[in-house]
Amino acid sequence: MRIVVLTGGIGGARFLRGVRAYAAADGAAVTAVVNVGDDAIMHGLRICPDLDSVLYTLGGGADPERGWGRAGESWTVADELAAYGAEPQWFSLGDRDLATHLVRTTMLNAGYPLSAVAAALSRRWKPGVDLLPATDQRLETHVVVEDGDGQRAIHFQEWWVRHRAQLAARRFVFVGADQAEPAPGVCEALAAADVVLIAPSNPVVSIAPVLAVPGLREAVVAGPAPVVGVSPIIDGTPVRGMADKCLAAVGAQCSAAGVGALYGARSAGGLLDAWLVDEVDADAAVPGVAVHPVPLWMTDDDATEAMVRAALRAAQSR
Ligand code: GDP
Ligand code: FO1
Ligand code: CA
Repeated sequence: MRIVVLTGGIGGARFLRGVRAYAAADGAAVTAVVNVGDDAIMHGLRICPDLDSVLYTLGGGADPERGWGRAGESWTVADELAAYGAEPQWFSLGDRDLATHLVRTTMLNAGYPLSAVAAALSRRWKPGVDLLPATDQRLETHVVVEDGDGQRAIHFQEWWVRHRAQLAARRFVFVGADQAEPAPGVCEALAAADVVLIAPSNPVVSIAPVLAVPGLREAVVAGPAPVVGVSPIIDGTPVRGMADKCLAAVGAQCSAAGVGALYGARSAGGLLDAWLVDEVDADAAVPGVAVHPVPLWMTDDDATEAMVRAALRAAQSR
């Protein structure tokens, strides 16, 4: 069986641990198509937060609490950068994490595409899934915010980390999306997939920028595989993070049904054949989509694997 997962960072990475556990038992192959919209250049280095969260989490190097960056991290270089007043100081790069950014930036400067970098870093971390960026081209999420003196666009990281999403977001712009194309292997994986899973990632700033790559959404919808999504919202609130702020900005309801409607029914021009919601949201209805109430808390790998099994059963019952 071939499973393709569309994913962001922290939440998606934890979901992928369950997909990998299922795949190990079932002998399935897993391809993760990872969001690159969070990427930024800091201190001259290319940072890829979602790719790195997936890489470290599946590779066993992630700090489990933070969900980003490395376990056992130290901050000597960050302290030295701060001593120089080097900006941005609101984005902390750990010493171990810096090695990843140095290796990646060196490879990119040598002309390697991001997909080749992901493959090279995977040779060390052995994530157990095929890690593909959604695109090798630049695609950056910028947020149009409004405060006292009108509207301006800032990089997603500045909105998310510096301002903790406290600035009123009016909309999200995926800079570079119109010139981007799916990374090598993405469309092939979708064409060969037996099932496509949409991880319980942030629908607005993790999944939407993946689908914004021209041709990628079409490859999902036109592909042979059933598409099953997993709600990141339980009982009207994000399990973690600020997806509620993002959903509000795009006028979507912060609920399992609201996100299901945002993705839409495949039969009506949307994506979903089936939609997993937590049992507390059993009454969630998404027109044209089979809704399956199952436990959706990724409390540990077993719980997540059970969720993945439920998603695959939902795919079969399409
Ligand atoms: P990010 O890129 O680091 O923000 O991570 P993602 O976008 O991949 O995932 C963030 C989303 O994961 C948040 O919106 C959370 O609501 C969701 N999430 C985190 N833990 C869980 C969980 O245990 N269950 C579910 N259903 N969603 C979760
Ligand atoms: N998130 C923070 O809240 N504060 C940070 O200083 C920070 C640094 C950082 C460095 C590398 C990296 O890969 C991720 C980092 N993140 C940090 C997390 C990052 O902003 C988020 O994981 C995602 O971009 C949100 O989806
Ligand atoms: Ca992200």
